Amino acid sequence: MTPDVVSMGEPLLEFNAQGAGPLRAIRSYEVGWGGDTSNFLIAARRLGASAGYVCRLGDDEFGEILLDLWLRERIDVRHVIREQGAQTGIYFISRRGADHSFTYYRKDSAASHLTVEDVPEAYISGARVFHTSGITQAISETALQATERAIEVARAAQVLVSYDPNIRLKLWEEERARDIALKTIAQADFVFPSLEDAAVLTSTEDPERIAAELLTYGPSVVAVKMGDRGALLATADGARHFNPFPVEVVDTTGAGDAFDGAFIAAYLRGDSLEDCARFANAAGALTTTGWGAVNPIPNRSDVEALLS
Ligand code: KDG
Repeated sequence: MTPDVVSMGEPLLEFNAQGAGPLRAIRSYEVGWGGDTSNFLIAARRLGASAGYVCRLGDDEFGEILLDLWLRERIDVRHVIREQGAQTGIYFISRRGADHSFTYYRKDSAASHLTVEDVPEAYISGARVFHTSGITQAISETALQATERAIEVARAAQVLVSYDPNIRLKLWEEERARDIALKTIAQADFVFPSLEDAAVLTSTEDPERIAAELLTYGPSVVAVKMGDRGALLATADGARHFNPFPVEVVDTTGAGDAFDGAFIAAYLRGDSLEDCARFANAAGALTTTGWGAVNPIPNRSDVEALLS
């Protein structure tokens, strides 16, 4: 049986600098897990949905660590391909004030070898939601083709498509990122851009206009993640702003992915779109209160406590 939510992309091992400044000044790192689509699934799973991952993973120690994580989180790994001799990608988080930046070591990673042949068509067709991201599309030409095929399969089977543009200009050139993200938005039901994504994808900085512009491509729901300004939910019926929660921010890594996963988990249990956005906004806020992308992702009672 296919889980409710299936996602496809690149998992990464995370090295979070313990201290501020450039990586050359750092002496120790906290090891964690990352990869936007893996973060998304962990959030969806912790918040009540069943979840399965489609990816390629190295047969190295770092692959082992990620596999342990998914087993612990009860994520279905039947379509995780362990690739012999390939490496699992990694990234470092460095920090200056509230800003952070990522340094990747992921070129030729196992995940970048993903191809259309790896797309488990029957599995995706049996899900309720299929989720992927711009990062997945940016890592290689064959991974891009795999996302195109997976979305085609999902749509043909009336599986809802969820998409986070997650534009990383370290991974691809701006014009190509925009072109591919807009084509994908036209095929998605739920779109979860950040303000940084919107700066590449739209001609405005105004959140309502951003959402209105993206809705013209065809998705039913656009939820704009605005960091410390909260979130905006937009559909053909109009837009609504959700205020940020006053939390103590430690590290914003993965908060956007947790927002997406929380939104989809709430949607699948039948919440109204407004309740989904409220729930996702709270889950995203809680994810900023601890180090790394995964450890601080909340469970349902944590989110409900913040909401009440
Ligand atoms: O959204 C957080 C992710 O960006 C992080 O976990 C690393 O997947 C990652 C990436 O490619 O930037």
